[in-house]
Amino acid sequence: MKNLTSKIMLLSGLLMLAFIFILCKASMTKTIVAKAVIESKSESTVKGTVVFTEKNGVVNMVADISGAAPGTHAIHIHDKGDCSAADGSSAAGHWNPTKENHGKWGSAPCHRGDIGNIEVGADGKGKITMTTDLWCVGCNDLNKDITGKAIIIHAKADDFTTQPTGNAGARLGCGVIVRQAQ
Ligand SMILES: [Cu+2]
Ligand SMILES: [Zn+2]
Repeated sequence: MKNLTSKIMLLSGLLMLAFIFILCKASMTKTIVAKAVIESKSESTVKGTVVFTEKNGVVNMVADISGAAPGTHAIHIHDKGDCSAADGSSAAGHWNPTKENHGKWGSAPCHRGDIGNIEVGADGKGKITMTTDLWCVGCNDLNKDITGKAIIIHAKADDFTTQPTGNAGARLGCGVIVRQAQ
């Protein structure tokens, strides 16, 4: 009888350990989501959404815009999550925590906010995706955390050269990057 009891205790102990292991595994792979809703600025008709999904230390971004003139438009993360100004100037300059020059993403140097350009079709719509481990959603690393920053859509293309703006022109859309409750 005593033998059986200890066997049951051992078995339930093992089950408990397995359960804890599964829980830990699940929390390690959980996704963290942030979103920016783009509102029109500078009397434009640009709107859109940008969704950031972090999983296993990698952030995947999907930006969808509409109501833009066909052609190439710069898209950046700007330093201040403030879209209150009519011309979007309240979002300040490009997000640049690592104090580098403006440039093209993937070829150093570049700002952490230098997403690049988005191609808009004849229907006024454009989409760009990006994947990077240089960003995070709501971590404590100021060099990586995109929450509380702003997405800006510009009137012109980013030339990847002009300092510190890429000569991208007026700010047609602005949205604050906000972490979503889960
Ligand atoms: Cu910009
Ligand atoms: Zn830049």
